[in-house]
Amino acid sequence: MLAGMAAVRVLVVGCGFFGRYHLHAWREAGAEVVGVCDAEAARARTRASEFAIPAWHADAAQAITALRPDVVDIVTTVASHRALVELCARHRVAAICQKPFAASLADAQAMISAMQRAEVPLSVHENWRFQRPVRVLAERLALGHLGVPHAARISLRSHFDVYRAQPYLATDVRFIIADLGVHLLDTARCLLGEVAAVTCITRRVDAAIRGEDCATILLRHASGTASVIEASYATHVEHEIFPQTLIQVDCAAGSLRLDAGHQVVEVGGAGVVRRFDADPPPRSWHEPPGALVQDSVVNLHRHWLEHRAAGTEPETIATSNLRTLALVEAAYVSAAAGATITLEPI
Ligand code: NAD
Ligand code: 89Y
Repeated sequence: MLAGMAAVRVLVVGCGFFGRYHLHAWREAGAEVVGVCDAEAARARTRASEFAIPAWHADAAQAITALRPDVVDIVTTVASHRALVELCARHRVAAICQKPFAASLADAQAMISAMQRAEVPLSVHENWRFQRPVRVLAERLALGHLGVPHAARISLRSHFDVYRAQPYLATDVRFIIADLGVHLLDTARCLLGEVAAVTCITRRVDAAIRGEDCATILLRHASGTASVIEASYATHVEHEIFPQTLIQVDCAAGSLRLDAGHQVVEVGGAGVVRRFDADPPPRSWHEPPGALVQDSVVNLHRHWLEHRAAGTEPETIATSNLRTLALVEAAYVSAAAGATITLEPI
């Protein structure tokens, strides 16, 4: 909790696999979870008991009416996002919505408009940019001493069994770009700025799933920087490091690299090498192999709370995150058409 201020009252909707980490993280960030809600009542009841939360509900409208939270944290899968955000708009309560923000750009626009009309803020839970190593990279780039970036690679190639904890990933029509690529595309925006053009090639390698499990995306940023985004769950690796992202950014006067083990390496123009250890802090509730991601949920919650207290916009405000979603959409269009998609200048 921020000094001298009452704890922000949060209602968490969605008590599945990832909702647990949101509950731990809100507690860690000093907010008060006043209730949980899940359409499957038993899940809500179990979570309330596990986290000693005073109220649980199976219906989000009833939960909002009964609890009058300061913010609704939506941790359901994408199919329910629009209806839940529009519900928040009707109740004039702030909302944070998990990624993928919306099933389409039209849905995302409608959600943003509804919340704007209700004059309540809407953010997206886009946590990748809040991973400690990504923050270190962003800070080093912002110092400017490495010069202008001209090329970059942002890569998560793995064979981790993501379908075990998240079975819907095997049956969703759109898989790796919407689910994981969205994080990598947002990280590209965070480190390298807005994007002017997108070219994408996808493959479905695992015949047992419905969507694409490998995507290679070339971005031309508005600055002229080129970045390659690699997302794959069809990569046989010697050492599995899921969910770590590996990154290389080449600049005019040096380079930055994010290696396995959360190690950031900066090579300066004169060949001076600096190393930064960006390990997530140990916490009793972190579960392997996801500590890096779970820590980023705490960091994002804290960021949101700080901006709420200051009356300023968090980085993942929905109007900004819409540009990340536009990259997801452009990547699918590009892959289907075999063409480069040019985005509207901002
Ligand atoms: P899940 O299926 O395990 O849990 C979702 C829960 O929401 C279910 O229990 C379901 O009953 C409930 N639900 C659905 N519609 C509802 C409604 N209208 N009202 C109340 N409850 C409802 O899913 P999950 O794996 O926990 O994923 C949730 C979201 O989190 C997904 O969008 C996923 O992409 C995202 N996710 C994000 C990260 C990250 O790092 N940001 C990691 C994993 C998952
Ligand atoms: O759902 C995905 C996410 O947001 O991060 C990794 C993941 O859990 C599986 O791709």
